[in-house]
Amino acid sequence: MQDASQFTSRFISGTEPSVSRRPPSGRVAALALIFPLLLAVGIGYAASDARPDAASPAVFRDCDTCPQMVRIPAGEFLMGAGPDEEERERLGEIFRNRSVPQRRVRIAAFAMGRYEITRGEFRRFAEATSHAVSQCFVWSGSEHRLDNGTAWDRPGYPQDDRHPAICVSWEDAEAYVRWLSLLTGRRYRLPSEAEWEYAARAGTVTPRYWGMDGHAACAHANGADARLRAALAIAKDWDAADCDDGHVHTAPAGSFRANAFGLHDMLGNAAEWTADCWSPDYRGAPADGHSRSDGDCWLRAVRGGAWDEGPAGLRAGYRVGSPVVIRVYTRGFRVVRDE
Ligand SMILES: [Ca+2]
Repeated sequence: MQDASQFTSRFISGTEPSVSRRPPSGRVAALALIFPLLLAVGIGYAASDARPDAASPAVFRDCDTCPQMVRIPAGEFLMGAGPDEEERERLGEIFRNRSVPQRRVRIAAFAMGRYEITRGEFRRFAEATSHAVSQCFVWSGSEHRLDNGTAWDRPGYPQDDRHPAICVSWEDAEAYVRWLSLLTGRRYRLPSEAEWEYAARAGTVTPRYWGMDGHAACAHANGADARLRAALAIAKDWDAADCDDGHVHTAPAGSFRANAFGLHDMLGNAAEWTADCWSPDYRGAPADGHSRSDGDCWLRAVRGGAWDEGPAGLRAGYRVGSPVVIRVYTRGFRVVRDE
């Protein structure tokens, strides 16, 4: 086990959880010239993928207090984001070239949490198992610092049990899925990165499940927005969507529209841990949807962005890595279950 100074150092060098701490970029006016066809249809769908039926998501739960799950159909999709997308989105230099090469990935049917695990759901686990709580990393305005007064049940901003559980490490999330598996007799686990991205895209090929425009986020996702910049002094220079999504920090799970698979908050709200050991790009990644067990397993991949992310961080292809023991006040998780 590495000590706190070691993992803090690694956490800060290259594994930051947000790209939003830079001056706002404004709208990228060239989009209409680059992708007229995609814009014409609103959202681009991959021709070879089955288009899901958003009107009838197959929702179930394995016990009265278990997370709601949605059946996700088997399929194949193009995983990743090319350099052209990162250029258009003006992604920070250190976050680029992590989602290449783009490649076709086959996904078996599975079930995924309709929402991020809520604070109420995590509370049931924590109380049943006497799970230890610990402090959380909070952005100070210049760096992430451990705040001894914070934990999953007191993140340092207003929340109730309907909100996503945050300040949860990868190890906490693993303990949760082990407990839920024992409780239900089914195999719950964290999603692979491939499963996560397949589910986030829900058949779309645009950077976001609502289309191209990151500044149209406010109807679909809780990210960094005009309200956040106005409310928090430390956020006044952050990249943010030019709209008001109604929430400075986390929002109650499911406050925004679902994607075409019937999943809510796949982008924004809480960033989500996945099972994969961190690799700096997709060279050598499996094509069958399984998680990566090579690479750096001290770091795991985090997907989806959070309430503090501007448009560049709220994309299906966006990914960061972070040490398994780190708890951050923007980060939670979502579970999957084998069929
Ligand atoms: Ca927001």
